[in-house]
Amino acid sequence: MGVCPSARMALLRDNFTGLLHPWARPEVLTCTSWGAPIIWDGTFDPAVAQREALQQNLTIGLTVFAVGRYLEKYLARFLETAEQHFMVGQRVVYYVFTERPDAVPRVALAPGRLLRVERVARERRWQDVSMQRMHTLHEALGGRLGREARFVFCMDVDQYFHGAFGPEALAESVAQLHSWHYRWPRWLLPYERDARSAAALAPGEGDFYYHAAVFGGSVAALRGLTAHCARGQRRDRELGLEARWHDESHLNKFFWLHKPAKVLSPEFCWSPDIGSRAEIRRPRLLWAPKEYALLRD
Ligand code: 2GW
Ligand code: MN
Repeated sequence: MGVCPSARMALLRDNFTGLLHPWARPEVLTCTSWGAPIIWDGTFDPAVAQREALQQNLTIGLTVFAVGRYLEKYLARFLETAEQHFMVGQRVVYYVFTERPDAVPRVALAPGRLLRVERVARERRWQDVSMQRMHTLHEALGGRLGREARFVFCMDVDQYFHGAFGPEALAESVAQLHSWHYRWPRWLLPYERDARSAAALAPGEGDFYYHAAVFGGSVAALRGLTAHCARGQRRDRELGLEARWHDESHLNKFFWLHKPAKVLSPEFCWSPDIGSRAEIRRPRLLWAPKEYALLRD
């Protein structure tokens, strides 16, 4: 992979990248066809990203849903490890969405970081728990979260931080490469294929398969993303359809139509079940083990 000229242009526009050294990882793709950086360990300087973000005096939001048993099972570890690794040294506001605010664990937060709990209704079907998130996020971004934060990351709760996840990940819009699919040919990617669905991608469409467990961006960009996905889900439901991977299918459609400004390598959200891979140097988030039998009843 040669030097990505437009990624260097983006560096000039975008202050939250750290120094880009795409040539430092010749064995992986470090630039998309539309010129967005794909950030891998070694392609950015975390200290520079940190300094540039501090100069901007940013507040960074991190949203997570913890409904039903996911609260006891995953939330404490997610938050505790976020304190160790997520945007350390920046101002951070966590938004936890749950139907049981009283059960949210009291995690000790470093100065400059705070946690807000928002009550949500519990959906009956698990698919709806996941899909309702887009609508709820849209409203939150239009309210206090949107006023407090400059950039926001939206994450699944069934994962934990394992390495530094810092301001190098910030950009106007940010998508996460799915760790199970980043090496697959495009025709095999699990996009929604039913042309009646708002999430459908036709053969030949799609850049990458993105993981809905991590996406982010500016408040304005995320307002657009969440509106698009929530609208698509609503239209599908009116037709009696449900996209193959729920909100993730709609997210993939959105990023096909509106290319992300930055793409995170699978190092940023890695599944340990895949085993070790030479190109995965330093995982930032790891998927927590699932117990489908316990959780999806
Ligand atoms: C979801 C499915 C089955 C049983 C329970 C739940 C569930 C999800 C729940 O009971 N409580 C809850 O808070 N959630 C939230 O939704 C939680 O934040 C969780 O991380 C998120 C997505 O559900 P999850 O993590 O079980 O789905 P995955 O790991 O298979 O995620 C991918 O696919 C999903 C759609 O099926 C979403 O797009 C998700 O963003 C993807 O990572
Ligand atoms: Mn998940």
